[in-house]
Amino acid sequence: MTAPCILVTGFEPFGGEVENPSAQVALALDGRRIGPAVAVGAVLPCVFGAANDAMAALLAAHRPRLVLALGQAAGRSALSLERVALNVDDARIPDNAGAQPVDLPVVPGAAAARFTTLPVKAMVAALRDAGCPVELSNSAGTFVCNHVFYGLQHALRRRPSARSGFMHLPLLPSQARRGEPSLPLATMVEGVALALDVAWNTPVDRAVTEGRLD
Ligand code: PCA
Repeated sequence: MTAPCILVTGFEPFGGEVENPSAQVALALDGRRIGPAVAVGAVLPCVFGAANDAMAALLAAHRPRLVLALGQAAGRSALSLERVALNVDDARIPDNAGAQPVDLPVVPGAAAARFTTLPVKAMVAALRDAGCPVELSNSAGTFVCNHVFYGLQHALRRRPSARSGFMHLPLLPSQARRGEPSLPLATMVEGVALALDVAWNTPVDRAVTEGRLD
């Protein structure tokens, strides 16, 4: 019997950067054993539409039981598990194909938002206990990361046996300019590996607050 698959995706560099920590983490985890499962790491184009086509091909090829899509978020200082994806594209900068959609739906006619199906409270708690900077985020933005997150949750909406979600990562130290927060690659790789292990082993999330008043 082949081992169950955990799919971990990252993005190619965008916005003038030459690196993207999410691609490096996804590729570093390719082949990693997580309990009985094996991680498959892949890199998506930072292009509206094409990124979701690439994700659809990966879902069809690997039939993963767990999917964690990763992306870079400059300005964040912690691994940021995303709670919710919005059905809107509103690009402040062009994607890597030059497209800059404004106020277009990711999936026309579909729900306004979709929640993660990962046990994000348990994942946050475990990373915090391990000393890894982590937070629960209530916005994945409106660029290609949110686009992929929404597309992923939409694609798997009728497949409850496959759980999925999104995590934003801080910049790498080599990318950070003038005081921007960053984390070493090894910290991110091991943090994401722990998050996947907890997700794999936690069928029902913990009801503990990560709420905010802002
Ligand atoms: N971050 C961008 C898109 C690709 C990436 O790594 C975002 O947050 O939308």
